[in-house]
Amino acid sequence: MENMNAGKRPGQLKIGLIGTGAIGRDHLRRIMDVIQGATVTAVADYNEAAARGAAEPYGIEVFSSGEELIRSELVDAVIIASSDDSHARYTLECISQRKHVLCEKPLATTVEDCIAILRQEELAGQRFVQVGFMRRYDRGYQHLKQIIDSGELGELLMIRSSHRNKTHAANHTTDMTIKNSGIHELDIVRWLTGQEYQEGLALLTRQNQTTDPQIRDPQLILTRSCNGVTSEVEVNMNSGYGYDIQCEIICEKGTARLADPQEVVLRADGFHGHKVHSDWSARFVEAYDREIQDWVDSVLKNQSSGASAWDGYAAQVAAQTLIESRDSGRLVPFAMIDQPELYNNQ
Ligand code: ISE
Repeated sequence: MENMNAGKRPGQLKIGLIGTGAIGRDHLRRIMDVIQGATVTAVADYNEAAARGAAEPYGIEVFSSGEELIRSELVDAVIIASSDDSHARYTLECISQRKHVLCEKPLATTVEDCIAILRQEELAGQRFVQVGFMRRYDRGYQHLKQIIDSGELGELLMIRSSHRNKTHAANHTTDMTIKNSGIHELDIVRWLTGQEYQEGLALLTRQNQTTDPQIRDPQLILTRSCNGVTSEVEVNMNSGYGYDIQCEIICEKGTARLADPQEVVLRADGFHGHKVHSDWSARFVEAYDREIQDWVDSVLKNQSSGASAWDGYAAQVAAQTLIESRDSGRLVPFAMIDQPELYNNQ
């Protein structure tokens, strides 16, 4: 943490942002307008014009590569919001520069790359990586976890969830349904249960004929955690009506589910109800704010919180295992490496 006083807002954490697509620009606005104790000093994007467009209103530095940005003295800590396949190499570079990094999910696109990140962090001797599993900061999910951990409804038996996008992005693929969208569910079930997975099955249901025929959609994910809790997730990339995330926990003495997020309930013109968000940025705006604030507060103390590289690895193993199950039509056991000591009791 050198040069902490050389940023745009003196005395604040200087953040370099890699990736100025939708989530990157959202984080830029968030850090400049909402977050305390940090400022963005530099951006980079493989599309340099996009980076310039994002940087211009704030008058911040534009680097032509992510690596240059990571190595720059203008940058104390890094947010990676670039394409999924670039996450691993930027994360490895951050660790080798001993700079804290918040990497958007997924941590990497292969299990092998996740293991390389774990090994490099172990060598560095401390955690530098937080993975952007922002739902852990959502008040609804936090309440569900508190109900499970307190035992007030008895033991947790099952979890039922839906992950519905209004429609998929142009570059979406069948595997991204699990590796890019479903991965949130795979992380949140681990976090809610406090357990690793034992086995999993992914199935194709009757297919949505309005989805691009190249994409298998929707998909159904079934897992069993090591304590026997089952989870069932509908991952639906083309709901046709909005971005809708649902989760219900079924316990011995009762159930609890996420409330539908709403500001008002409308009664008008024969309608009674509320609008559904169209994407993740509005649905999880508060969770993202809380996540980034917690990350900044921790980094300023040279500490780490939130989802670790181990969590990123575990979610990637789960995604990979479920893809194998879907393609083979079999129930597949999960196989993980031993957890390095660095991540014990995190
Ligand atoms: C999108 O790419 C995201 O990152 C969102 O968090 C996820 O919920 C959505 O399904 C993805 O398409």
